[in-house]
Amino acid sequence: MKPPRPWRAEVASLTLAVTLLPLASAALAAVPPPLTPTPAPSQTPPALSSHPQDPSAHPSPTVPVVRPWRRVALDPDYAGAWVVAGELDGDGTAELVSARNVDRNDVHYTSAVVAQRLDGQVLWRWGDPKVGRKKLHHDVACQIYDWDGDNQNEVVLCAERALVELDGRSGRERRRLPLPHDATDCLVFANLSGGPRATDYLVKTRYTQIWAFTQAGDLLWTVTLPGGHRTAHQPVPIDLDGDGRDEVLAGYAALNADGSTRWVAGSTAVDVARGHCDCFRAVRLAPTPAESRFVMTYCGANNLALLDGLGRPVWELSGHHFESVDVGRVRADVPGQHLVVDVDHRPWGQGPLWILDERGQRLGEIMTDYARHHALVDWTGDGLDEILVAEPRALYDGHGRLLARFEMDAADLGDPRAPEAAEMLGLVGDVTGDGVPDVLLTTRASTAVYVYRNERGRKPNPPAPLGTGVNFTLY
Ligand SMILES: [Ca+2]
Ligand SMILES: [Ca+2]
Ligand SMILES: [Ca+2]
Ligand SMILES: [Ca+2]
Repeated sequence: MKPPRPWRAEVASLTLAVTLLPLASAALAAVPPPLTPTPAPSQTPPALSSHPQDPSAHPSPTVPVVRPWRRVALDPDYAGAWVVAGELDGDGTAELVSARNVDRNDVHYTSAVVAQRLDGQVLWRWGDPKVGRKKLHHDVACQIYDWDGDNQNEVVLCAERALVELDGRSGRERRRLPLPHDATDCLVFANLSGGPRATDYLVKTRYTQIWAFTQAGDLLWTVTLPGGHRTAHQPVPIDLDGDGRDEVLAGYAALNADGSTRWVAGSTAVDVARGHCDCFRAVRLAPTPAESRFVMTYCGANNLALLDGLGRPVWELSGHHFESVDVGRVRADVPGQHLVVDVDHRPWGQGPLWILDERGQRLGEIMTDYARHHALVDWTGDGLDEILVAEPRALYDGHGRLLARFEMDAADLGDPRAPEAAEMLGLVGDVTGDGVPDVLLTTRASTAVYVYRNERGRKPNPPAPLGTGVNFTLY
């Protein structure tokens, strides 16, 4: 289908906890730059050093600019492009954990990790800083999780052929468990055993095989090509039937807790064999699987589907490379849940973010520099989610209106298409300890993390836990 024209971004009359960027000149005020971050489509692409959509290049006198609460310079030797946050030292604010990885032909493992306080102080370092890279085109197997349930977080990672459990406070190695070769693509904690907490873990190769282990490192099961298809980037544990054990969305296939195949998601629109599951999210969990709703993107097969809990498509949209989906409420005037999904594999400056309702009706599109990294956060305190997009470091409402821009030092921006550039990540999680999710942005060179304190957002009930959460994923 032909996408409709992007929305015109409008200036929202919001009272935000932000400061207005000073007017650069009277001329700027008289002739404001276009508020929409969308370039004219017929123009030649911008030069590498200049980005028409870069807020710092075109400061608007009318869109609020959010100044950072903290800029945390990352350790230059151990930090990578992967960043998660969580409480490590018990002081009531989150720490940052950053990891780099060794990649050989799209097979990678975690090679170095650093934990830092928000004042930049290094809490600990682990691994070998002489190998590995800061870039990523996948998740990095490094998660913060209170695995043993003693109210102190561990940092758990997949090193080369070994799962390594670190004490969160000291970085000391607590345990090292062997892993199958190349089973280091990502790390997920799940409750397969039916105990009170998720203590089992899933590891996988890039696209073909998943293993499930108990906390003690005993193999529960392994599955190759679940349902006859490639694996998802991240297996998603979710209790589909409410029996206290997680099922695992392993790709197109949902696996039972014992690894047997429960169902394989179908499609009446596309040939699913052309791709794999990129993202799977719960939209609503109902008393019965038939009433539950989930959203899945089909990488390569260019499809987006709302599925019921039996894997049957309720509706599908095809023809675009949909990738990651946020589920939340972004529009007060549209009932149900809303889906925010990026369309990937587009040129820089032409990254669409679609907003859909639960029936698959497209509510609109936000054109971004690069849409891959987005998240929802209530920033205005009205109980609705706003949409954070890492590039161009901006916040939009569910109508596509630009609400705010997140300030970043020009020296930290760099060139997004430079060879050394990583993708700028936009993360959401409570960092300050007030139970309200904040916004974090990484720099393109993975040199720093900017934290923007959410001063107006409504505190969720229960309050948001510290950090970016367990089983963090970029998909
Ligand atoms: Ca802390
Ligand atoms: Ca613990
Ligand atoms: Ca279950
Ligand atoms: Ca809001």
